[in-house]
Amino acid sequence: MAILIKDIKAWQIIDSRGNPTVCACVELNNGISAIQSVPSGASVGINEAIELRDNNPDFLFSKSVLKAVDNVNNIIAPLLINKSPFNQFEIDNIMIEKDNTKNLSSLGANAILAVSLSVCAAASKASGLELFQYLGGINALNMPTPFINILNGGVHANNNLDFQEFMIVPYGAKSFSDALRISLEIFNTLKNILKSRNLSVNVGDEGGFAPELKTNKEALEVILDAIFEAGYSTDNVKIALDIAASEFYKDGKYNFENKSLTSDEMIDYLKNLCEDYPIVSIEDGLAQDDFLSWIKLTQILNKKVMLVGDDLFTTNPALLKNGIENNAANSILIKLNQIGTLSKTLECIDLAKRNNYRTIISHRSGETESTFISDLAVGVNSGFIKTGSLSRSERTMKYNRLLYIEKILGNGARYLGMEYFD
Ligand code: 2PG
Ligand code: MG
Repeated sequence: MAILIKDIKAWQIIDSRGNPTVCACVELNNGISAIQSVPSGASVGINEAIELRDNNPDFLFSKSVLKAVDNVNNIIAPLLINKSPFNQFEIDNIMIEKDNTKNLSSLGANAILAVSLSVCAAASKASGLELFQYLGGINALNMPTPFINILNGGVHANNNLDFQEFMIVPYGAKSFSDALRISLEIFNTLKNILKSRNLSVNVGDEGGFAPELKTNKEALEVILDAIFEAGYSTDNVKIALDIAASEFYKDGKYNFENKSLTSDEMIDYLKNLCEDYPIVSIEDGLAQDDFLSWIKLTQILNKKVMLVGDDLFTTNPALLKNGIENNAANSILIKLNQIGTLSKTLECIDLAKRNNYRTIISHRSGETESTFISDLAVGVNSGFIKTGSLSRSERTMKYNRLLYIEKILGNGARYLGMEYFD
């Protein structure tokens, strides 16, 4: 008997920030079913696919997603029932064509992605494979190097840090689990240091601490203190930043701390930062609509650091292609809900790899219990993952899933860490 989709149902659930989001269940005709849900961002790129919200000011602060839920139950489900769950491209294409807008604004990227991911998860279960194996086959062996967020700022925290994410990169570790162990030691050492300086150890949206520090450089200094005090050096633990510069770029100027920098001055600032600190990666160091400056920045720092386009590319193959053709950035952040389907996400990853752009699979600041991105990171041998800090279960369950995947892979698991940067 052919395995086919028997039913699809969606409903509204709660994300890690207390906002509604979409969850879907795909049931197959052999009794197997799978549930997946979609995350939601706070620093949202202008070219992202649209997450459909009801915008009813009298209900859940305008954020309910009942229309998107309805679209799954009444429009998408009838189109996909009796289709094969193994033909992901066809499934995604049917939804994209039905939506018939550039940014999935009619059915909603949240509705479409919830179905896209649960179809894939159901197909992997039906084939008897772990999700990462279904996605990547027998060569899915690379455990990602994690970018672990330990200080939160920007729109992810209620403090005065302007840069959004300060991350450690345990790149000299022996294995993924070793990388997590090292990071845990540094995370907890940082907690003790902050406490001893009478600074808050409350955490931000992504689980990193969110103390009041005067400047971004002060944040970098305290991270270095934690790395050293935990017994490590900058030979084996590096730093990555998500500046999320689009958030403070106004009228052609970068406004942060007490500065108002031109694009050239911002490039200089980033260059100096990389000279003064052991930084291996800068995400969105410039704004999404400052494209010419991205090209300049890339000429200057291309060889030294990963220059990661998040808002710049929004996981969109067409935007990435433009970046590749113009030598803008050298890496891309991959977020499924920026483009709205698994197929388009895979297409974007493939394009990046063929052009030697590094790929970092990423969570959103508003997350759910889904661990899909952990499997995706291994399934496509992405090399890197960014999924928040070592606190808050919606973050740690993604790391914990990776620990399980590492166990399944046994001796086959590879952790390239440092090799990626040589
Ligand atoms: C980012 C993400 C994830 P958000 O900017 O990279 O860390 O944040 O989901 O708020 O866009
Ligand atoms: Mg970002």
